[in-house]
Amino acid sequence: MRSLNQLKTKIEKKAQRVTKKVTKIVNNRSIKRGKYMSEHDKVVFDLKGYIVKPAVLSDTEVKVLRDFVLRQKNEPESLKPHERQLPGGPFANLIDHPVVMDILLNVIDPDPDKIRLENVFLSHREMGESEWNPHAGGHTTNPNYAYNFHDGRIYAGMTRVVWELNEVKQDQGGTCFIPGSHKANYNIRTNPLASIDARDSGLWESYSCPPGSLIVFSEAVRHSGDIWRNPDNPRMAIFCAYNHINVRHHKPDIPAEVIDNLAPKHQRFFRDVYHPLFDQ
Ligand SMILES: O=C(O)CCC(=O)C(=O)O
Repeated sequence: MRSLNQLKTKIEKKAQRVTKKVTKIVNNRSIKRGKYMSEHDKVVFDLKGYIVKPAVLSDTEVKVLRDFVLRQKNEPESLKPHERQLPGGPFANLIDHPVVMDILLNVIDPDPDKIRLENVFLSHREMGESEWNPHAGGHTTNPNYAYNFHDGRIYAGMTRVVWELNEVKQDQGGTCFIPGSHKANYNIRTNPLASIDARDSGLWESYSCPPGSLIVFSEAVRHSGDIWRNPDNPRMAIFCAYNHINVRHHKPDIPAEVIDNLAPKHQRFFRDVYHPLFDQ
């Protein structure tokens, strides 16, 4: 009897391992590698530390998201508890959006199992809101903010993926960057210079883009939020912090009920910080 039970447990464990392997193969195959991050995009990301992908989402997709995040912000009690906070609700489908995944596999790690999502929030700014707050930049030994180029490819740590849900006009409040500063030799992170950090130093670059655009940047590049100066619409941007499975910058604060209600293929982005090998 005992050996029958042991055999049953052994078979069940084996079945679980096979299911995991098959899921991994299916997930890998469903990612259209190289389709959305061209050689041009890779060179630009490496050169500047960020890229802009205009109008990735359709107007309808943007409207659904905009309405939903405004409901989360203004009338959360009208939603089920697990939908009251990001990444809950329709945003969840963007966690592994093909354009995002293609970029992350090219800049964090080629194995989708090694990519985590550690933080998601809505940035909503009306005219005059926000502050100038330059941070990051320069080489670092901290693996969270690492930016490495090795064996012909990028290996970055924390990577911000920003979904702009409203139009962003040039120099009217989009995120600002000092292009190339993720590779700076002088330590402008811990020894900042006011003449470099001033908004009008001539070193800062920003972007314009239509609603539904993606901005992806390495947390290693020196960047700052900017005062929102666009009178026609507020800034509505969903900020996501992806990272390598082995490190984490943020204190985990996404409620378990939000994660538990995501599809399994999205739940895997919120696994704890350890090598997926231990799940096999
Ligand atoms: O608010 C912004 O535009 C930039 C946010 C920021 O500084 C960050 O993601 O680290």
